[in-house]
Amino acid sequence: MSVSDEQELQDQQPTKKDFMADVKDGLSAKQKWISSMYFYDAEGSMLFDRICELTEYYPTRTELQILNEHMDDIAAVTGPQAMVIEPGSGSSLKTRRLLAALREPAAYVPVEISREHLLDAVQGLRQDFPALPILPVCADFTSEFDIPEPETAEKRRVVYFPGSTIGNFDPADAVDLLKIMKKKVGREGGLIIGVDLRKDRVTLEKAYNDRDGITALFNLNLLHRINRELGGNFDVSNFSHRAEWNDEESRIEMHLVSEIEQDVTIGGDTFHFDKGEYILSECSYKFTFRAFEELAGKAGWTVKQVWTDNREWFSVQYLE
Ligand code: AVJ
Repeated sequence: MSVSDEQELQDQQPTKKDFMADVKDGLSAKQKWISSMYFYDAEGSMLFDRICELTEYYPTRTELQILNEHMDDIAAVTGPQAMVIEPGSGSSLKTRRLLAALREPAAYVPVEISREHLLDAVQGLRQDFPALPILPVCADFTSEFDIPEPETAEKRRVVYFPGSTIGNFDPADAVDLLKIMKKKVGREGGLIIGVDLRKDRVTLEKAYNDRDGITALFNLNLLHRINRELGGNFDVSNFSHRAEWNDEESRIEMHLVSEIEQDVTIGGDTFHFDKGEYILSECSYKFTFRAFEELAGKAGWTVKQVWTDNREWFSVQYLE
């Protein structure tokens, strides 16, 4: 990546101090938990890219199929000279479809917590879209982040939030995030968002527990990262991956289950695990159309258009 990328990159990612504090707070809670945003170090981001190619993990290919089928309509509602802001841009694969379809986009602002992933993605995008102003921001998009001003003022701002990452947030946090997005785009702005839909339990649990064990590696990598970066002493072989559907909460839960009674020390503090006790490492909420409309409504958004696949497994929605 060019020096200018390194220089211009607005680095607002969580510090090691934030990571340590969040892990200690989470492991001190009655129900131990760690934020799923910490999955995405370089190793975790690489493993997530592999998950996206798994047969069992339907969201990525279903969303891409919807985007391919309806891209002209999606580009039309976005409008010309738009600034596209993408929180959690990752490898920006889906974004290429959108950017290629837009009329003279004013700028693309990828917001990504993993610095390495962001710079790699930006380097590739600069090659594919040499005329497009790309303004990368390395930050945790759930807290306030600054949007760089493009040289040519945008006609409007549109947040692009694919992948159903909104499902990683508990309802109250999802509303807060949707409010931040509303504030970022202003009255004339829009939101294009991927929303994973409720479906049969077997399909859902398989999508988070693939037979090749890639999702297990992705989940367990969180413990390796804590050892690597925070000096933890997790014996990862004493933990196992579990993914289960919680129908009452309408979410898939990923757990890191302690197979034995054990103590783990991180940054001078010791955390006790009973045999069978687990860390809640991710929630992935699945919605009905109505449930998402209500949730978005609480943040001031109105659903204007919904595109879905023939099985109604996934949806891409446009809101204003
Ligand atoms: C990228 C957060 C949408 O919740 O489905 C994939 C992450 N976790 N497999 C999801 C994930 C396990 C994914 N999101």
